[in-house]
Amino acid sequence: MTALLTIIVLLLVAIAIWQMTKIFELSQVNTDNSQVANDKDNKLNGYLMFGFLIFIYLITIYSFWAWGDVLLGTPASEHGPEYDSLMNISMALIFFVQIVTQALLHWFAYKYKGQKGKKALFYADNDKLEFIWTIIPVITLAGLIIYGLFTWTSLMDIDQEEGDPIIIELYAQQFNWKARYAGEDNVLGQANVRLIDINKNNVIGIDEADSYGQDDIVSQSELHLPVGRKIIFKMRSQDVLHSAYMPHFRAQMNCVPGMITQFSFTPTVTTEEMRMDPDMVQKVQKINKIRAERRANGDDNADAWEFDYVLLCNKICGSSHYNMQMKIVVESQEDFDAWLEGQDTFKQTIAKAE
Ligand SMILES: [Cu+2]
Repeated sequence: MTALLTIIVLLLVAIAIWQMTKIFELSQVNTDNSQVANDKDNKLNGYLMFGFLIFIYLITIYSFWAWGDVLLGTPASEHGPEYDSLMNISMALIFFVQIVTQALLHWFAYKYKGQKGKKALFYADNDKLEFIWTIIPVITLAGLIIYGLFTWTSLMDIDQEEGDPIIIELYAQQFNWKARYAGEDNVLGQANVRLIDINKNNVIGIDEADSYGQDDIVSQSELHLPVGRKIIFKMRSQDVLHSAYMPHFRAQMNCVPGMITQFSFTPTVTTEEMRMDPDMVQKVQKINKIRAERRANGDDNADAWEFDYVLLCNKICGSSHYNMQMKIVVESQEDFDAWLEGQDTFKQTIAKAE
């Protein structure tokens, strides 16, 4: 609301200034009232072009300086570095081209500004030039796209047989996540939203008749993952489009009602290790400094914060979308086994409810 009011006030001030300059102009007698730009106008606009060039360079540098530290930092999955280098190479290329082309664009606008008596040269075309400015982007873009496709294929190559993977279902609904572990047999039992039975605590519709489902384990609070172990996620959605987004692992996949989508990664950094990562330590300090200020002002959201991995929803799925998240704990295989041991299987859950 404050932002809206500020914008309105700024707009009104701008209109007032504009109107005042008009009055000022009208009150001047014997001045050049011509609507045609003269040399002075052209010169001013030429310099303004330069000014704008400096402005966009400065704002780029400032953005890096001010917000460079909110980037994602150390990747926590095996494919993370591969993904990051694709991103970094693309961004470096974009920045390079942007810096060069903007400089040329504004320099030419300045150099060839209008001047009395100066006539534009009629220059129809130049095949050599056109060839150069077509072939360079073609080669660059083809390279990027091929590199991207190779990366995509290697990330999306989900082999169920290879590498002793754990199968986990991520179940999305407005507005929370549930995780289902496949249990001893590592096979998820059949499930369907029509089978949901809240009275029996069957919250994600596991088929009671399917023997594969009996040992499945549903977690409603945390998603635990063993470090160094390949995980295959199967995503399901109960209601609308959601997107399972695990930024620290460079993973995202849409959850689509009526179908199962999947994604796989191997976590490489435990939660404890990530808390000690220098980038992360700095980030946490920065956030806690802001929170300390909030605490001093008596605001809420002021408790000291400790880093945890998160599973977020990255599709705007409704009013509480912003808060649709689940804590992820990456730990050693032993800790993971111990945690899983403490959870009820589907069979036990049903028995308890009866
Ligand atoms: Cu959502």
